[in-house]
Amino acid sequence: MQEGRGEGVLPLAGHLPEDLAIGRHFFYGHGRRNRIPWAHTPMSQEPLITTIERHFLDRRSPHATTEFSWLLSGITLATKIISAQIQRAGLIDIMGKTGRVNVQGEEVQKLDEFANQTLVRCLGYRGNIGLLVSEEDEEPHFIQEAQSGKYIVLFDPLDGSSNINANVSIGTIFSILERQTSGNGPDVMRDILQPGHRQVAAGYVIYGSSTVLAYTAGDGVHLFTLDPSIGAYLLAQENMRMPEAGRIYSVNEAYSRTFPEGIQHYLDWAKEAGDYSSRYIGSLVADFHRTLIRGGVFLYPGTTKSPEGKLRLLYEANPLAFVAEQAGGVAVDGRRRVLDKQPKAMHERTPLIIGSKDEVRRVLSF
Ligand code: AHM
Ligand code: MG
Repeated sequence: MQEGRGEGVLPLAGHLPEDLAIGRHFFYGHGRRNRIPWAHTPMSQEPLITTIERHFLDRRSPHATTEFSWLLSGITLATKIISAQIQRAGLIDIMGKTGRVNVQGEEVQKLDEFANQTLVRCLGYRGNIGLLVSEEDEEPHFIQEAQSGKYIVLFDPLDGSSNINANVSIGTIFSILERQTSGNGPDVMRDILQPGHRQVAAGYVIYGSSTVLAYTAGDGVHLFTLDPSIGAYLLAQENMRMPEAGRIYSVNEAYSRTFPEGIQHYLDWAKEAGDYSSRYIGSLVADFHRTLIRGGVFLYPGTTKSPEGKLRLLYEANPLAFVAEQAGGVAVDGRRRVLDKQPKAMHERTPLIIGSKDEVRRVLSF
């Protein structure tokens, strides 16, 4: 029997997984003085805390290598820095617009620029990344040749940034691909324009009432919460499942008269049904996260003015579609599965209908 079991004494550090040792250090200090009189329940074999890095390596997915974990830690580091800056945004001169317009034709916020630069700096020196592709930048960042830089990280550095000064949740979305070619030049575009089903990992961070990170590496969706006091993302929920049904629709209804007819009919039907709720935050990550937890459907269809909608295939639709499918949900563009779309351009847009399996099917039935 392990020493101290049932007596509220922590097992010896030498026998512990690293994270329990960390937890012991933070919460209990060192040595046998750590008898906890009130803790009479049997010691669990589970670590007290599980960091995202540890969780990733423990999953034993084909990409769970220390090399890949190093890449992932570039994303977690960047998002911790962004999270800290967002929390202080009202105190420092980082709210508001830069005066520039980005490649998408949208006004660049100061925090957009900060988030973009932070991700580029944190990921640019990881060693195994060949290319970085950002929604904010017209061209990809060439980091190194394919031989040593086999991964491509694509990201929307600050999704929902028009919500910043209203204190509404915003986020970062990321997608990771592996390079297929070894060359540079025109080959680079072939590497970047891969369909979403080739993603090796994807996820997002929401800077909300707390900062949470959800990711998949193709073996389920796992959720972490940032503990700002120790600067670590800690496991909150493993293998998240999206409810198969849900009576919530999430759409910018102001555009509804310009949506395809089928979508208009669905929305009319849902109102007649009488038991639907409508929720629209206007930050895709936050609307998606609610859909993942509560179920329902998020829609950003094409409109008469923008037949391909607003959302970007590579930085928004693909990573969230990967997460949705891994949680048992569905993501389509109205005609086909998002992850099967062959991208033709880096900043391509796509209509997006994403959410609970039954609700997405219902939308498509109209
Ligand atoms: P952004 O990445 O530039 O912030 O734009 C994408 C955002 C999404 O987060 C959100 O779903 C959508 O734009 C909201 O658009 P609209 O104001 O047209 O409803
Ligand atoms: Mg966005």
